[in-house]
Amino acid sequence: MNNTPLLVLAGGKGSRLAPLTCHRAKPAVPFAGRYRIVDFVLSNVVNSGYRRIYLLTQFMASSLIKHISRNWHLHGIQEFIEIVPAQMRMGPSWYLGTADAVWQNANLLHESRSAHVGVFSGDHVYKFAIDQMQDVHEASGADLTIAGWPVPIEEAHQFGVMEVDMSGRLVGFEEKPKHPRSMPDDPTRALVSMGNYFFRRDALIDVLAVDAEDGSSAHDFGKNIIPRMLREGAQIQVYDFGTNLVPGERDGTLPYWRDVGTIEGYFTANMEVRSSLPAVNLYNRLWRIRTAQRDYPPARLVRHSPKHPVSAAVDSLICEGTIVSSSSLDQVMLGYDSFVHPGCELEDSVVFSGCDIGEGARLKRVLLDKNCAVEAGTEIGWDTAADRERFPFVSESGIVVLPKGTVVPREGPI
Ligand code: ADQ
Ligand code: ADP
Repeated sequence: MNNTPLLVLAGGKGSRLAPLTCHRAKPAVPFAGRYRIVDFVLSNVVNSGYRRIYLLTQFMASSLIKHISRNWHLHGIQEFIEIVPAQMRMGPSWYLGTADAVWQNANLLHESRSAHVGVFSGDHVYKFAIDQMQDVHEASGADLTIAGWPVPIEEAHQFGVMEVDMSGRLVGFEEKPKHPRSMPDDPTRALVSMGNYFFRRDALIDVLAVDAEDGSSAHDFGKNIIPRMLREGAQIQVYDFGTNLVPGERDGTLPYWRDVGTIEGYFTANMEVRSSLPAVNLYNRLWRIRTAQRDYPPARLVRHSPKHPVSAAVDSLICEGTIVSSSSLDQVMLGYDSFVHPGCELEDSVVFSGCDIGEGARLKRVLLDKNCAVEAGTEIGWDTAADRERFPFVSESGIVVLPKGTVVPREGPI
């Protein structure tokens, strides 16, 4: 059991994930059929032994709070997770940025008797033995340790891009640069911050106090706090996420971390989890990803009648309580409590819980939020130009995203 306070930042708007984030915070967005994004960081924290966990919420938090308070107590650990609402402790404004979110809750740091504090993002899909990073942080004597991971250079502009010396000490940092610097030994990749930090507690309190007085600051860890600490000569180390070993993982499993910040990234991550050789193994008994335990019956793949074809599913995940009747699924993530009526073809799609897909529907590269109903005979994904005319949310690559509760008629606008 580890008493180091672990603050999970779960208040971001996640606007690039609209319409999935139109009524819920990004950490509350469902993922992989039966989970929410926040389940990954919380499972990592709990599986790594932390028991003083603070979940800092702000925008659109009700769905997130409902998920945690209804479901996490079943694991016997909810008492260790304190949901901290934004409550204007320091003045008349809500959190101005991620650093201000921590500063406004500095009482949690003052009350802690721990010399260190973890600040983790609640927005990512990954497995991470967090205690290993803390060990490295403490052994190095750093004021701040940042988890780092190489990403393709063309994606690096979305992140804090880091430069390190031979000893792993941070020597350069640029938040979301237009022209990211590649790694010295690999022009195709850049080393980025995963937004996960361990601070020496007093160093964190000191830098937040100074930043709070700076009227020109956006009070953000990436934009302000890290550059300030670097300027002022603090010792900042980068923790190589590639060295992290999650207990129970198959030999040769590569570390996995995805920001899932855009519809494209979110969709791809779902596909990576449901593939035949998944990048994230949900079946590791030593590292359970915890979520709601629902009282649904088992998933069923059935033949509607002897006249109908048998149901078939390849490289797909089908969650509890869902029925697939005389239909075919190819590379589909199908959420819980849904119904696929006879004669449907679903391909390369993500379907959340509570959806109803009418007879003979053909869906390809579609993302259905919760409780959608698709009328019989509807075709989506076979004519991208027509889809762009018909549906308000179509991603760059042509993924049609249907907001929660949409009823899709066979033809015409929704
Ligand atoms: P961003 O991806 O821009 O960059 P940001 O929007 O700052 O991340 O959110 C970080 C975390 O804080 C998220 O979990 C988010 O939900 C939460 N958050 C945002 N605003 C909040 C608020 N007002 N109150 C509470 N929580 C809030 C950051 C770093 C980059 C790094 C990427 C990695 O700044 O350097 O590369 O994360 O994804
Ligand atoms: P989710 O789609 O994330 O599962 P839920 O349907 O569980 O969200 O709703 C969770 C909580 O979020 C509800 O109890 C409600 O307070 C709030 N909520 C959901 N949708 C809306 C909405 N359209 N407007 C206002 N509050 C909403």
